[in-house]
Amino acid sequence: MKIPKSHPRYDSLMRRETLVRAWKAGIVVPEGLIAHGRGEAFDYLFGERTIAPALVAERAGAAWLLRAKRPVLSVNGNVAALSAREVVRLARSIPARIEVNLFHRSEARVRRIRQLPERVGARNVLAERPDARVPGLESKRALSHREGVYGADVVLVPLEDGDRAEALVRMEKVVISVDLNPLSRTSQRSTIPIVDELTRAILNIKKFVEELKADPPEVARIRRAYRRNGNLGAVFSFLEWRLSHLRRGLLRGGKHSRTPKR
Ligand code: PTJ
Repeated sequence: MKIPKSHPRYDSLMRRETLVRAWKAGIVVPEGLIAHGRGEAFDYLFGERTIAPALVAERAGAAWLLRAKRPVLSVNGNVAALSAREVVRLARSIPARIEVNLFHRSEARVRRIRQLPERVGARNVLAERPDARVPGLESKRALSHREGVYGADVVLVPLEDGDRAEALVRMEKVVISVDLNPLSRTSQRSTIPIVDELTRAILNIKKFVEELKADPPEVARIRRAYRRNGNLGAVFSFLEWRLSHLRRGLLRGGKHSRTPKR
């Protein structure tokens, strides 16, 4: 479908189109489309833009990735479909390894997803032939690489499921998640939860990595100052503020106040 650039929700509709195309190509699973819908609902509540607490978390994520000894970026079907090029640029700029890690794992999907970052310049993407298992996980999510997520000290896990986020925290890794749902187990358990839309988050983290590279004292300051609970609390405060703002608009007879037509 051709979406006119003038459409007020152009970016969001383009992301849907991209995911549907990737589903047809066997990269995204149907469950990934459902997961995206859940993310969209939260993004709608946040106003479809990066909120201030997310920027703080993205800057913290950048600081930890820059200081890591073995940073790894984990990629699943949705992430490869929406952000392959940006993930590759981020990996190059840190520098970090990329590992394909899937919940709905099949060897054919692993290969197809590996090819996406490779097509935009990534080398040595860890994908087939995993040589380790994340302890405490029954699912295929456990399959990993010693040179990748298994051996990493800092991992970026966008659109993660709660089980693996918890398991990676148990392994004492610094887990940086990207998930628009602040209530998810992933957001609740990860070390640095970033509550933002994936494509915006990856671009922001890359921008902060570039900024902070030349400023080690600022990296150290961010690492001292960041508080995950305070940051997540600020996300909920923002939601409260936004909902009360929307409600006041309705009560005052704002543009959405009319009784809906039946
Ligand atoms: O490719 P696979 O096989 O590894 O499967 C990937 C999915 C996403 C299906 C799998 O990891 C999964 O089931 O994830 P969950 O448990 O549904 O969690 C995904 C989370 O990501 C949900 O809490 C969504 O709100 C959130 N989400 C979805 N799309 C976005 C998002 N957050 C940020 N940006 C998005 N674009």
